[in-house]
Amino acid sequence: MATATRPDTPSSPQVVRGACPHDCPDTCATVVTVVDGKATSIRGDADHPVTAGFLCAKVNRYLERTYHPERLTTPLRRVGPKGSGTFAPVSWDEALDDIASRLRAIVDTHGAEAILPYSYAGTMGMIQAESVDRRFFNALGASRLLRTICSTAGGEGLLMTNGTKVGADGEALAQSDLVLLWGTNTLTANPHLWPFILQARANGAPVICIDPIRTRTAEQCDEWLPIRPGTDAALALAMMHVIFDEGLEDRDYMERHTLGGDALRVRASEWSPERAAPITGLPAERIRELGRQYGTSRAAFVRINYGLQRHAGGGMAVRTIACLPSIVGHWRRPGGGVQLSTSGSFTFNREALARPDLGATARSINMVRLGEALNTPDAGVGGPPVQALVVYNSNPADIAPDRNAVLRGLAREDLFTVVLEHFQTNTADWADYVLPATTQLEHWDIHFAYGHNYVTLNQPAIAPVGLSKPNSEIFRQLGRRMGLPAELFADDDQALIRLALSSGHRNLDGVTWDRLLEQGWVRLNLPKPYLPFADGGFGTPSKKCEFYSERMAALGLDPLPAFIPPRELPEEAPERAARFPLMLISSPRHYFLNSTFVNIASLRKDAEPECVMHPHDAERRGLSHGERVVVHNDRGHFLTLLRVEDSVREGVVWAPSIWWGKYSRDGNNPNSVIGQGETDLGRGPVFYDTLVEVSAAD
Ligand SMILES: Nc1nc2c(c(=O)[nH]1)N[C@H]1C(S)=C(S)[C@@H](COP(=O)(O)OP(=O)(O)OC[C@H]3O[C@@H](n4cnc5c(=O)[nH]c(N)nc54)[C@H](O)[C@@H]3O)O[C@H]1N2
Ligand SMILES: Nc1nc2c(c(=O)[nH]1)N[C@H]1C(S)=C(S)[C@@H](COP(=O)(O)OP(=O)(O)OC[C@H]3O[C@@H](n4cnc5c(=O)[nH]c(N)nc54)[C@H](O)[C@@H]3O)O[C@H]1N2
Ligand SMILES: [Mo]
Repeated sequence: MATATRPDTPSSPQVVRGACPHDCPDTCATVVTVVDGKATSIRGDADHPVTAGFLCAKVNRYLERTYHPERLTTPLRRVGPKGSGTFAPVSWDEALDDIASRLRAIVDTHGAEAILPYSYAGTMGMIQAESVDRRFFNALGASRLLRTICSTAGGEGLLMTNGTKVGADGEALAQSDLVLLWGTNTLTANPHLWPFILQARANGAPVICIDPIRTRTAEQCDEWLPIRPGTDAALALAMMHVIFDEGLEDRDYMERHTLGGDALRVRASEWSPERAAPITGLPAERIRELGRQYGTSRAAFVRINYGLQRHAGGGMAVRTIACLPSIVGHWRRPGGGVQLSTSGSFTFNREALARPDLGATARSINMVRLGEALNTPDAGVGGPPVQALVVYNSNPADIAPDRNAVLRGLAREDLFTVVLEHFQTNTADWADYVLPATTQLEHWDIHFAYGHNYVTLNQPAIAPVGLSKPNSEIFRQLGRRMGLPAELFADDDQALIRLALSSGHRNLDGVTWDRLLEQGWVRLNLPKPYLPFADGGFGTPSKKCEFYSERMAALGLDPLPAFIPPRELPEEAPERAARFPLMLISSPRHYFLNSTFVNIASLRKDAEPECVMHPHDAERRGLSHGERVVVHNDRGHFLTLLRVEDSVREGVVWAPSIWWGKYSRDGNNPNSVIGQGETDLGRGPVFYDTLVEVSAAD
């Protein structure tokens, strides 16, 4: 293995370039110092235009995580009752032989579809997240996992409007004259965009945050617009109303590069600010003014992130907002446009890495509905029950919706569960085998980004901690043991990285192995700044920005931008709202990365789970700041400390997430009250579309 060679080099400090592996738009370039085989510091690459020499609060602690005393260092086999957390160390050979023979027996009895992989973005690396692992499950014919848990609703929405997952270039922000941070907690979730936003502001651009919560980001903006959750499309439609009403559109751009302008005009005419006001909870006059501000600016930068699409109408909301720059022609100018994701520009050779052709006929299971899949005889989709679950790069016991259903499923005595992990998570507690995986300091990888346009290489800095192995190596060894075609498991990680770069697509021209090795990162072959739609060139069937979408119509959805209300917007679900009147948002806590880092003491800071409520809502319930409360609905409940602050709008409760069950007093977390519903597009989760009540803990 390549990883074994580097770390033995003795004594003098060595500097190793890497990539932050976490699920975050920033994908930082890191520089790790190693002395005598031990990593002694990690910092952000000062030369990288986006990393700009700093790391976030979490990844600054990456060495604490890597060398944590609770790191898993050896394969473990369950020896006590399921879920009791009693395990005994075993050798790799014993573990892998037994896993292979048990998986084989399940294939023989129930068919390969009885095996379900469960993975997400614990690491975003192409090699450790979507290469040998995928080949293994595809060749086996295992159930295919629909990886919908984060971004598919908005991603599909963007595809419907613009046809590709690319957007405005954040590095051009200095030239923007209006910045809308729309459903994004930038300082927490995308901090490396912030310096660019400050450049825009220094040049005179107002920065406006549209969010039901006055986050630390909203605090730093010129204005906070406390919108009601899930009503963003109504706001965007009313902005369009004002733009058309006042003749602020760019007719030339619309004529050349958009489809359905006339129909959109009619739709927008139905959305006066007065109509949108009670829905969005924003004053009509402020909505009108926002429409004017947007319509009269030259290059407004709209940063949407994934927060606003975690509602029933999340796909449509993103699609609707994504229409805005094409109405006013801002794509023409640096700093103008919408950015949700830049991932579409990274044209790696994904097919060669993952070989989806091999498993093309297997059934699909939506990861959002894991609870249903594990507790229904046909997994909820037809076919055999799920008899084996192989989890890696994910912590479903804490991050998946309808947590009680997930835990019920994990508790099944007849379910064979294997978990590849760094730590003994709540998911690992339910495993039959826990396999220790390497961290980013210990393996090779290559990274795309979804917030900028640089490819980053990750070189191993240290030897694997304990007996841990990279995911890629674990699946290689399992594949061989299960007698799958040997050629699928012949490439080592460096060969796979070269394969990832081999698509021949022009975006990767100049992005070579040698340059990556030397420099650590390389910009995609795109102009700087990158103006993807300055002259049209949309990726839709019509090659235009599709205000009107035949594909939406074919899905039975409104072909025009529309407001699809949250399923649990109080006025949409009055009976439910009578019992559970508060809308719960459980977006990330600043110091956690989803459920990663929760076990790092310096980041947990002795805190316990909290929820934040508006003073009026607290008063109505006779609750006071600092007391312990239970957040509940008919799906479940979780215990938190109460903070009473006017930093959330009335009717909304914020529970910063994602705590491990085992670090809370009752073992629960917000996913205990969240359902398995799906979004309008992309079959995504509806994490923030959840009504609850909050009561005193006793
Ligand atoms: N520190 C840290 N950084 C992270 C993560 C983390 O856990 N911690 N997670 C990473 C991942 S996986 C992702 S997907 C991204 C997520 O990052 P973001 O996309 O920024 O998503 P969230 O933090 O989920 O939500 C952002 C904001 O949207 C607001 N919001 C919720 N509903 C609505 C709505 O209907 N309308 C509007 N306008 N606003 C709404 C929330 O109050 C929240 O402040 O961040 C990544 N970066
Ligand atoms: N209530 C609520 N729930 C949410 C969200 C929310 O805002 N609120 N956010 C949702 C979103 S946006 C997302 S993306 C998901 C995220 O859900 P997940 O993708 O499951 O993310 P994490 O919770 O960070 O768990 C990742 C796990 O992978 C492990 N890991 C990291 N690197 C490796 C590796 O190289 N090998 C192996 N084997 N393991 C590794 C880490 O130790 C960690 O336990 O959660 C979703 N769940
Ligand atoms: Mo995410």
